[in-house]
Amino acid sequence: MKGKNYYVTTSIPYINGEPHIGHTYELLTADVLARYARKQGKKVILSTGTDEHGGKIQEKAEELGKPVKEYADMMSIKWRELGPLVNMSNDRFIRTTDAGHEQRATLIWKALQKNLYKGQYQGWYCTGCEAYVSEATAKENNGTCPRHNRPYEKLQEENYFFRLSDYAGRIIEAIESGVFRIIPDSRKNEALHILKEGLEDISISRPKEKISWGVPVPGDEKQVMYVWFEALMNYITVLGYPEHQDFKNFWPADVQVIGKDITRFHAIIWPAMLLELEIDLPKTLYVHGFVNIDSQKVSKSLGNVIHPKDVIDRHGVDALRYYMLRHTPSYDDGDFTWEKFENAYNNELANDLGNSVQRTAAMIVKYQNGVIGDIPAFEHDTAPYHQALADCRFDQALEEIWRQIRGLSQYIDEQKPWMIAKEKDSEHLAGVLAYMCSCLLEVADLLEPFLPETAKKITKIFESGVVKQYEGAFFPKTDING
Ligand code: ME8
Repeated sequence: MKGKNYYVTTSIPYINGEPHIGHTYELLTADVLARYARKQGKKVILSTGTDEHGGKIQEKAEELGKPVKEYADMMSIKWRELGPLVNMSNDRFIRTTDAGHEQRATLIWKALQKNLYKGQYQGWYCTGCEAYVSEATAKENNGTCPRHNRPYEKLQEENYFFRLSDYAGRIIEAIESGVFRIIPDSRKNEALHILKEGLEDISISRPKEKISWGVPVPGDEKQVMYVWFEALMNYITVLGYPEHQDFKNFWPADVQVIGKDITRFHAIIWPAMLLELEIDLPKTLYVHGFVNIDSQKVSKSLGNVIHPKDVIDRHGVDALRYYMLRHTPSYDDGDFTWEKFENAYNNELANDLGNSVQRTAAMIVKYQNGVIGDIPAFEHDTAPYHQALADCRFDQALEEIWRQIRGLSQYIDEQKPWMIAKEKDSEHLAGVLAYMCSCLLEVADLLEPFLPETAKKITKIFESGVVKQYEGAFFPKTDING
């Protein structure tokens, strides 16, 4: 029984590189959904992890002269640390090299067996993408992967195939009926387009003699599972599929968060696997865009990589969370530049939010010795905020909160509590100040899934009804060049 249980996942990144600021976007969006669901009293599992098998990882370990498991152990830690660094509240962290995952992947393979067959794969492969590449794509790119700048490998090998072609109709129906919701529409249409063109069966294993770093195919010691096929299974192995109570209580996932480059795997191959296993499809697939840096792709060779820690060191974790969630369009690509980050910090966090909090707290201390009095219930239409979250429009949800914060600033400027204080109309003044507090307490409540530390600080200042002498600036303003 799923009841009030809520399950949200991120993709599991490859470990052959270091995490950068772009990767934090996915963790943060999933974290907001998880925190929001917890606030609504739901029992939540938020899962993330690392994808550790395949030729790409094997190659990298060999390049470094390290045993591959040792390399995987070392790299997985860097990714595990990313969550806590950005204040992600994940409950699970799965590694595809965990014994539990490997055992359950074997069970899943066996359960799919009747729809697998052995055949000859003849075609192209990109180890950078860990993807089989069609003849048409290989031709279009003149034989070289544009993402990894390396020639496609020509494969001719005996592999296991999955009858993907059987499922197109049922997946189309699930998407079009909304049973399997894909957000945004542009990605939904992309998936429908691929499905309507017709699917070919896919190769789902590799010969062990070429790739040894993978989960063995049960009953065939010469083959290992294709890394993508095996990695997708993590979303249910982490819940203990098939027998564990968590699987029974939490699947189907409420939202699976992924980046746009892996839509095909999650909108087509994964649902087909689930249909064959006769288990429900996830309710929602949210596909985010890419975060660029200075309008360029994040890339080691361009030397523009920014680690989230660099940003956190500047203004704290909530400033990073704010910038990523507000200034990366939820349905499109985003751009990080230090200048835009500093502007957002100074204008939106220091000025709009910080000033409202400081002015309110300072006036209560100055005019009423810190005593707020009765705080009225704040009446404000939060429906657009909730709708934005239901649609994974994180940018809009934050905009809704900022609309309220700017409204409060305007209210303060119009009411001029300092004038009311001069007129000695203490009842009127108390009413105005209490209204300001109630507005900020609601802002804190709405902010909590996004900026948990900030929300806690605001609540702490006002909730007891007595504001202590408030010292220190809230999001201190900085010189942009400082
Ligand atoms: O694809 N901005 O792993 P991965 C935003 N192992 N998101 C970005 C990004 C950027 N600049 N760069 C990457 C894989 N991402 C597989 C997943 S799941 C069963 C297996 C996102 O390390 C990317 O879109 O290449 C993906 O969602 C995630 O980071 C991991 O990418």
